[in-house]
Amino acid sequence: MKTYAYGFPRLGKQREFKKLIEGYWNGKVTEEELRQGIRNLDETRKSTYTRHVSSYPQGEMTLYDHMLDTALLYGVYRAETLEDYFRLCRGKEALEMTKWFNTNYHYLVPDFEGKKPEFSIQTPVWDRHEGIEENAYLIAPFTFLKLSKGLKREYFGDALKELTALTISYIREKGFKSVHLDDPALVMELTDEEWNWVKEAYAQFSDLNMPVNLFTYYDSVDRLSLLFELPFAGIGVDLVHDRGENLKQLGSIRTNKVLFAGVVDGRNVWRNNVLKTAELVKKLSEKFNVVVTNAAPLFHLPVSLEGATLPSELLEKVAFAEEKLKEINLIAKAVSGDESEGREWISGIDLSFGLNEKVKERVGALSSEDFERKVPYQERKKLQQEVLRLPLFPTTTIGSFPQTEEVRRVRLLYRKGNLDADSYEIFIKGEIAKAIEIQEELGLDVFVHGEFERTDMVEFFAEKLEGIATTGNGWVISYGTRCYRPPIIYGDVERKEPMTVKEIAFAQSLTDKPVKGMLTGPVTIIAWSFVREDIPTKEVAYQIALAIKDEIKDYEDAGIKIVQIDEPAIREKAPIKKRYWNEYFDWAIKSFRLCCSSAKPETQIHTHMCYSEFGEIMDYIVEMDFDVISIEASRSKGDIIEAFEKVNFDRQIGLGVWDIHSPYVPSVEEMREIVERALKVIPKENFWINPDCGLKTRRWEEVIPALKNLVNLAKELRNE
Ligand code: THG
Ligand code: ZN
Repeated sequence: MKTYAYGFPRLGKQREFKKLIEGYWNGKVTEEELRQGIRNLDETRKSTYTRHVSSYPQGEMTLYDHMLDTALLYGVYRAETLEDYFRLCRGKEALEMTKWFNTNYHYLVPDFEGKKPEFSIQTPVWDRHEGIEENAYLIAPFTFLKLSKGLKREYFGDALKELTALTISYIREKGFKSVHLDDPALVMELTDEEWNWVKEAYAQFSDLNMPVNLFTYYDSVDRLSLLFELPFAGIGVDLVHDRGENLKQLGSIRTNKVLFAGVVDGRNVWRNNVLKTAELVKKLSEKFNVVVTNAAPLFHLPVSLEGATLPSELLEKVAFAEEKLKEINLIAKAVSGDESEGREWISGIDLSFGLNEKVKERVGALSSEDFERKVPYQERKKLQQEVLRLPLFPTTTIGSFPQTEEVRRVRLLYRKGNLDADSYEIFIKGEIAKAIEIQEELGLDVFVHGEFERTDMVEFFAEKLEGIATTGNGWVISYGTRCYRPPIIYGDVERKEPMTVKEIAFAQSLTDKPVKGMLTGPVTIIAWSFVREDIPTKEVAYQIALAIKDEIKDYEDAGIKIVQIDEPAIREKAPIKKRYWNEYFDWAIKSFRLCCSSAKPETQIHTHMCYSEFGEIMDYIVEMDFDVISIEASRSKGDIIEAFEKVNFDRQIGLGVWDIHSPYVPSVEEMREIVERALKVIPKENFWINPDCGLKTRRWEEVIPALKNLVNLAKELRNE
């Protein structure tokens, strides 16, 4: 039985990728050291593959992002030097970034700016295919074009044909003997026209005298049989996240092509029941020439369980990327009749682990009233105004303030046990007090405490909640060199005690201005964690929502009048296929409503979203029944304002007037432009003035002048 794997994390066990590239940016690593270091990292990755599977793609390594590399290879952008390359990744001239399908990985978006594309093969500054013959890794032309922006529909078909022809000549020129084509965009809901373009363009692969394998993943392919008719040697399908659709279609497909059966989950950590999976593979093998592989690339998982600080019961239930390779191997062994290692591997799987009857009963007892605030918005608005007495154009920030070197250093000291809890608390209180003083001086209207005690907005809550474990060292790339550690939701989730009230109440005790209670919403906690799969996600969401609901009650008892529940991941978590959106948004919206349903009518509920295309989800967002929403608007202001124009939106809204993703400090006039455009659509009584996201990645030297301008703008607007 042959085995295959792809997409193994490039990060390295000690985050070598991050250290090398950031080291180069900081001038601590030379270009030669960077190149050699990255080559070594790739060698380590290859030897990891080799230990477990028979084959894998070559040339998966990048210095930042595959989509950018592909754009450079085809001459959409030019980079002569590494400096040029990284200028496209970060800073003023960087490409826009967006989420890669429904994952928390962000790619750089090539932009055709409405022009007719012209492609030409360019030698990249980082040549991923240097010295490679076998199984060269490439992003397929369709996925590349489909995920780009600014490519007019009228050009798409021809562009796809031309790019495919160019890809084929590149393959020839390089002398590859076989090719791995990654084409996940084929799992999107495509039009007949798009399928025809794919069919026509990819027919050209029949000119190549070598095996080309086409990989799809993240969902089912709506026209799987069509793919098997194309001139490829093998087709990779996701049999884990396909709702059974791929398997069903395979039932009526006759082919002598290779079926790369994606049976090991690349997106979640739960151990594969390798013996059961082997049965499926045996069945498929009766009809197909099967190769066992992963479903979805493995870079969504931490590198290895080695060094993870997980509870021991959990260690024997999960698998990270390296262990997934092992699972592929064990499945193949079991198919060949050797089940002993497989049996050993799954012996620790235990679904009775982490369950909590009390929480289950609480969710079971929920009725429709639990998803409704008791007083309708227009009445709440009046009650809230009586309490808050906010001016026109109220000013606020999104939640976090700069996480300075010192804040990070002291937090790490405490977390490593080198600073006692009392001293740490005194330090955090000091930082909060400074933040309150600064906001007081600036004259903002609604304050935040600054989130100095928090690492990541999900990991922080994971540490506080029962039923969620943190991994210690389980890093995953979110974009570029930026990493996060997804927690593992291993059981029923329960709040044992207040999670954030102490810091917020302390901040409130220092000022007469309202301080926002800051929470992360259920959908975002789920989206940025690994979630147990035998408990329905909807139920997990309601469990987290109940914890948040209890937290809000404690806020109210502590005199907090405004609560913000962030849901930046609400768009990302939506299924790739829109036909499943109603089902998803139903529980996503209800989980948000459950958080707020017992809040007093005079408690003002805010939410914050970012990294979203709002147009498509507007109809769902309005159902969330918040009082105020703040959103990112820096990149595509026009689109967002248009989206609000289309629905009957009666809530208050804070459109980001300062793009915090860059160190640039906008002037009053620049901010005013955004407001004036927005005020054509949004009534001034409903308009808040705020930056477009949290300020933790900015420096105080930027934050203070920018917020000064922001407050001045609000003052000017009030006077007009
Ligand atoms: N948390 C999580 N996921 C996220 C975000 C987040 N996804 C979307 C969005 N925000 C962008 N993603 C990130 C992820 C990580 C970082 C910034 C944006 C980041 N990470 C530090 C780093 O890599 O240096 C890690 C710092 C640390 O915890 O030690 O800055 O906010 N889960
Ligand atoms: Zn944000």
